[in-house]
Amino acid sequence: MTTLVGVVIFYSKAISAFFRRARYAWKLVKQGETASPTQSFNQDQLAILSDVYSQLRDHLITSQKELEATNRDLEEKVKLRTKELEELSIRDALTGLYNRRHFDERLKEEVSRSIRHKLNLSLIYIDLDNFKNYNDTNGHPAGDALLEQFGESIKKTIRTSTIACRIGGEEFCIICPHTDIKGGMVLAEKIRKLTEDTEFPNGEKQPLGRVTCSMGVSEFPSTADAPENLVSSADSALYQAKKTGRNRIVSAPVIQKAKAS
Ligand code: GH3
Ligand code: MG
Ligand code: MG
Repeated sequence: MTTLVGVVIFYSKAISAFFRRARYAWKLVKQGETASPTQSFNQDQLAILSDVYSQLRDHLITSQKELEATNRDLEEKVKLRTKELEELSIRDALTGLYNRRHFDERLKEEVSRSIRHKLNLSLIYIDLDNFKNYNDTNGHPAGDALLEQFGESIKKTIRTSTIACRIGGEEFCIICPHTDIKGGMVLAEKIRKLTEDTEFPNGEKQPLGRVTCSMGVSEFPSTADAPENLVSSADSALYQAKKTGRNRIVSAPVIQKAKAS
C-alpha cells in the first residue's frame, strides 16, 4: 500500500503534465491543427507515462487479487464459525449430548421419517437412580462430574445414527431410528450393564452399592402412535422400573388397535 502511494506521488507531476499537454493538444485540434497531438510530447515524457500506466495497472491487479483472497478467507471463517455456533446451540453444555430443544425437533422428524418409510423407531428414557443422594453425599460438582461421565458412557455405546440427548437434570432420552422394541431393549441393556459395571467415584455410597440407572423403552408404532405418546409411554415404563426396584428396564406395553367391524 505504501509503495502504491509512493508511486502515485512520484509520478503525479508527470500525470498532471500529461493532462496539461493533452488539453493543449485538444485545443490545437479544435482550432484545425492537423498535426498529431502526440507530437506535443517528447520521447522521455511518453516513456514516463507508459511506465506510470503499467505500474499502476500492476498494483491494481495485485491489490484486487489480495482483496479477493482476503474475502474468500473471511467467508470461510464466517461459515466455520456459524457452523460451530449452530452445533453449540443444539448441545448440552455439561455432557456434549444433544439438548432438550434438539430432542423435541429430532423426535418429530424421525417419527415423520418412520411413517414415510414404514420403519420402526425406538425411544429409551433413562433416569439415574438416587441421584439426589449422590449430590447430597458428594456435593453438586461431583454430581455434575458423574453426569459428564455417564454422558461419555452413552456416547461410547451408541451408533452414529442414534440420537442421544440430555433432556433435563439426570434424565436422558435416546432416539433409535429404524429400531424395533427388541433392538431398543438390547441397547438399553448395554447401557444399564455398562453403568452397573463402571466404577464411578463413591458409587459404593449409593443405596444400591453402585451408580445405576433405570429405563423405559417405547417404540413407534407398536407402543405409541404419535411423538408425544412415544415419550409418555417410555416415561410410564420408566416409572414402573423405578417402582419395581430400580437398576432395570421396562418395555412399554403394545397398544391394542380397535378391530374394524
Ligand atoms: P430416582 O431414583 O427416583 O430417580 O431418585 P433421584 O434422587 O435420582 O431423583 P430426584 O428427582 O429425587 O432428584 C434428582 C436430583 O437431580 C435433584 C436435583 O438437584 C439433581 N440435579 C438436577 N440437575 C442437576 C445438575 O445439572 N447437576 C447436578 N449435580 N444435580 C442436578
Ligand atoms: Mg429424574
Ligand atoms: Mg433419578
